[in-house]
Amino acid sequence: MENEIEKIVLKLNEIDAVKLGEFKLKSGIISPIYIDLRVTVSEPKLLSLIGDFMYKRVYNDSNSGNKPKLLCGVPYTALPIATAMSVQNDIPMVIRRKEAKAYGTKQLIEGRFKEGDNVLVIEDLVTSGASVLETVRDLKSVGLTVTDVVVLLDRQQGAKQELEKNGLRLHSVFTMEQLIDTLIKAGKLVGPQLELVQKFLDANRQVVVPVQPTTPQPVKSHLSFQERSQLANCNKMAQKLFRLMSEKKSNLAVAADLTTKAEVLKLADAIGSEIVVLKTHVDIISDYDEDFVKQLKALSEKHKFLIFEDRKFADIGNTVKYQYQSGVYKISEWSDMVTVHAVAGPGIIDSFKDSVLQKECGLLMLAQMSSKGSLCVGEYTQQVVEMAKQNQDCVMGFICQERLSNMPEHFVLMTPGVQLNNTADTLGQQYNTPDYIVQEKSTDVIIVGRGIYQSQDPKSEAHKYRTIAWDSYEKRLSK
Ligand code: S5P
Repeated sequence: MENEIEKIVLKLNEIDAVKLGEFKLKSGIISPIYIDLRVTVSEPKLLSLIGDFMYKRVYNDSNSGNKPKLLCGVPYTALPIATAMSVQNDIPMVIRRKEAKAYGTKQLIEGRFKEGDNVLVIEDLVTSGASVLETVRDLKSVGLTVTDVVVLLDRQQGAKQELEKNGLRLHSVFTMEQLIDTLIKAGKLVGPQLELVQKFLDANRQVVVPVQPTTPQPVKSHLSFQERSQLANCNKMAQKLFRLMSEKKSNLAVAADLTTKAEVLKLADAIGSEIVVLKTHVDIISDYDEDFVKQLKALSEKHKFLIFEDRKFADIGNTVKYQYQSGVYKISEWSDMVTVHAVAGPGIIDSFKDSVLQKECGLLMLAQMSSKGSLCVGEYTQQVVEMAKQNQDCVMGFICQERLSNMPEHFVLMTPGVQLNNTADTLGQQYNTPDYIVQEKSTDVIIVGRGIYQSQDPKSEAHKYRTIAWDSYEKRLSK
């Protein structure tokens, strides 16, 4: 085995998978040794050898468990190693997705398996064991069992103990010490460099990296808007909207994307009694003036709906402050809620804080978008939700396409891209039906634009959408 370890280590050094020098690690620590096993994908013979050694390591160990039913590589570097092992030993694999897809089947674990199947987890190298534990957690969440983990390299920085605490046996082909010994023997590591490597290892013997929370999954809300209004006492506008929905028995918002004052006002008056929110894009109104805002306000009081300027702020905090409070539109003076992108970071929320809290306006963060190819997915969406949670006095909810398990119930979820008939437009918009959105996707308010304002009779069409959306909400509650 020693000879074999030497063979692999020297080959890894030769292909630059083991580098010596000065490297800044993700944690900010400067390391004199850097190991990147990703390059092994370019070396099929080596990959096959690694797979073979790793498998033998588990089954030569006296404390090994039963032969596994399945193999699972920790994404991504270990996936080809797991594949090699699977093919060599005729053991099927499962794949753990790092993020559940935003579309399609949304499986966290891909592949065929049965509850209780034992999985051998495969990783290229372990430092603290955090990535391994994330994979184990997801495998267990679908009913699989894990007792053994095999790695090519144990960096000896706490993983073995951490995994043991979680009831897992760690098997490694070689440790960092063995790797270094091999390099020394082969004359690859000498003088001051050797000292640096040893010092670095001593200083970093126990790295503790927190395990990431489970990838949020779609969930349903079975609480009524009335109950949710009580939960929302952290945000005045969310509370107001939940109450208004309960009172008016409507969860319909209309996007009044019309280009003259008269058209928007006419629509608002016609459909006002059906809706809880009228959404505007005031920068598309060619004859916009302050009088328009006065008239719209009067209609909102007459029909009891809230005004939502869909400005989609996205700049740095200082610029956004001016865009919100000044200029031609002075949005802060009349809009009950506005949309905000998270792309510029949390400073954007701070720029609203004073004005929003004073005037009781709510921010809606764009967590997902309805348009094809949108980049608001996966990890980005999660970050948006986290940002909102840190600022729940200002953020009233999300523009999103589905309820995710990490979205607390005090947030209002509003969904655009809703129509009864169409499935798409020619510029990337994608549509779902109101009942699908409210019942299956479990969001709260449907936002409908062209489906209503382009119809022959917007009032009766709005009534139709309102009835379907409200019935769907009631069905959701009763399930
Ligand atoms: O992801 C989004 C977010 C928003 S706010 N997709 C959207 O379509 N919107 C807005 O919803 C969009 O700006 C438009 O005002 C409305 C949808 O209009 P419709 O005519 O396609 O129903």
